Amino acid sequence: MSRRRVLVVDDSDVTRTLLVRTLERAGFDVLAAPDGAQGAVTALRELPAVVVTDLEMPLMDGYQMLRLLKNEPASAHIPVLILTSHGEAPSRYWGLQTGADAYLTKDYDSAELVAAVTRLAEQERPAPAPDAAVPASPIEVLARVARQLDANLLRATVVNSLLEQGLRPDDLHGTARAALEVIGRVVDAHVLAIGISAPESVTLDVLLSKGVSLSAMERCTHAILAALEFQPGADIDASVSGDRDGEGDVDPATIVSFPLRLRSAAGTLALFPRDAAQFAAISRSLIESLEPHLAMVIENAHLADRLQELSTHDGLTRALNHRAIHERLTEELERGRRYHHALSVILCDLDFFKRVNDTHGHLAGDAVLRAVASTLRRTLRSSDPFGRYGGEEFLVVLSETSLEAGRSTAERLRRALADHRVALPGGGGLKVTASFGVAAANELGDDPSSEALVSLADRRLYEAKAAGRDCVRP
Ligand code: GH3
Ligand code: MG
Ligand code: MG
Repeated sequence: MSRRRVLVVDDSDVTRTLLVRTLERAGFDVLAAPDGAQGAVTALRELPAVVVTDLEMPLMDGYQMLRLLKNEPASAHIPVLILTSHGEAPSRYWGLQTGADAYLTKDYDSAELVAAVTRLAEQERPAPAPDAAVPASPIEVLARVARQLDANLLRATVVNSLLEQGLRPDDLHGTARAALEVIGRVVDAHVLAIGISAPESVTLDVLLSKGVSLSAMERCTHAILAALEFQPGADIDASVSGDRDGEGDVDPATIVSFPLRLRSAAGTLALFPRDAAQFAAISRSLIESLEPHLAMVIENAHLADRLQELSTHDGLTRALNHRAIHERLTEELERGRRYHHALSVILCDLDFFKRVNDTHGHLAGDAVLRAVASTLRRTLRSSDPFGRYGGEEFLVVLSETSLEAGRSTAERLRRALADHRVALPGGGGLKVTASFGVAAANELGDDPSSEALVSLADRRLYEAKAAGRDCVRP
């Protein structure tokens, strides 16, 4: 392949002859073609050092030829210089978008042309891919372009659907599910999943297609989790959608996973193709080209979720913060009043917690607070909200719960805490206890305020402290 060989493609005989003559005079070995289709055939056969092309031409224009050459492994490396008719910004833009390396507007002089072609011919470029099939005729070239356009249209349509989903206000699960549905429409897979692994939690969304059994789904989920690196002890928040009535098995070893390049977490798109060979031949490159768009949509939903989480949750324990638990209490009180439900609250305060800090240090104190929150989370029903009310004080809201039932819940919490040995960050462990005050809404008349209810629980908490701690009052 000579560095001096240039292909000129232009439908005007006058222009083409002029271009050929100018370049030959500058010492180039020049080939010529009268339209994009013949230009593509010549370029693929002769692999010139540079292609110089007009944009508007019959049969196949410069954009289509450009797109083809840049998509074919044999010619992707060949620099293309486009000649734009009137210096029109949109056609120049589109030419460069399509893959042109440089442009000249048609009022160029011959010195400019020679300089531009010389510069492109001397560029370092990657070696061409060997053994690529070369189309023999303009018809074959046109068929290839049509296939490429079709593939690009499919990709653009899928990207568009993904972005539409991404623009809907939804949480991470909703967005991931919608994105999986879009991808599931263009890829034949038994199971598709998106997994996001942030430091303390893993979010997993799984979409089952028809015919997959739940036990097969579980095995697939294990394979996905194995592909997704996360810290032991991280919470796993999984959501499954799609058809749940199937009986069919899926081999978890057929997993194909793609990293989702997120800035805020590690992500994976995993799928179990119905036909591995077909997937490799057709769908893999589509998924690869969708990845940046999918990542952007998922990242956006993940950040929105995190922002929401930060505004309502305590950073240390991930329990609701003071304001959020107060809001929940107010809402639940209102609901209880409307539907005549009982409601009680538990205020819980760690015993001698200052000593933990003083003896083991503040980091150990933090570890204890986190452990207490996770004991509460484990022991309560998942529908019972609780929050970090103050430094080492937690408030639990129990809807549809009488004073008596609230007391037994508090007793259960007390025992769970007292029995649990907290592992300390520096090694070793520690047991902590807490005191509990319980109060029920119906003790305060028909329409108690949240403040009055918490204040009654607080008085009882201090009775528990006075009675020797590690107990429940009343
Ligand atoms: P009592 O049994 O009477 O409740 O005694 P106590 O030591 O638990 O109560 P006190 O109110 O005297 O001390 C509470 C301690 O909680 C003091 C404070 O340093 C600690 N604390 C509050 N918030 C945090 C936190 O976020 N991290 C850590 N490590 N300690 C905290
Ligand atoms: Mg305390
Ligand atoms: Mg306290």
